[in-house]
Amino acid sequence: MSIPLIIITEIQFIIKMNYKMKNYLFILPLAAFIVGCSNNKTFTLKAAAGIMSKNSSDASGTVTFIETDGKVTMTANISGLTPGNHAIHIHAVGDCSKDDGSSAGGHWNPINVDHGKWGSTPFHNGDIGNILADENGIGTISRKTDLWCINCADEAKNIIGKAIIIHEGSDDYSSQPSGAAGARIGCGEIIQQ
Ligand SMILES: [Cu+2]
Ligand SMILES: [Zn+2]
Repeated sequence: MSIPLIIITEIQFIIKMNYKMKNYLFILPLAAFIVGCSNNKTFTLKAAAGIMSKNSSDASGTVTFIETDGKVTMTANISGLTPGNHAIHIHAVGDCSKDDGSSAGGHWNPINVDHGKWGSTPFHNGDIGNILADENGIGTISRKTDLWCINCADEAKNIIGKAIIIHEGSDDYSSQPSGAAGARIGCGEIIQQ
């Protein structure tokens, strides 16, 4: 190979490399964007249940759910209750059509364990616990958990399409299958916002 030919080949190589580099340059900001998105887990999902009266009670209120970083924060604000404790659960069926709330089915229990107290195994994924109403009949309760998700693919965690039930009595955390909490006085389907 003559010297000029080597130089031409070398120049062609450099031009090709430059061309290739230009092709790849746009990938850098794209890659940075993708990495940025996957690291930025501040996706927020929202759901809510509007509580309607059942069994001719005065119960009403809202239960909101916000999912961030794989954890769902629930806040229930209920009024029209008699002072004292009232059981609050997630029931399996998002159907509040019947006046006694029975259309919502039993406790949401996707991993098939005994009824119990929130946080002390075993307990149903729907065993939120008791909401304490003050002398004005108003009560609030909050939970933050990774046992739930808002409309994810895992049906053992997905709260969408289930129902919140408020009971006349308190949950004793031990009676099977539902804590002996008495009649259903409020019901709201959990709907994604
Ligand atoms: Cu219940
Ligand atoms: Zn239960």
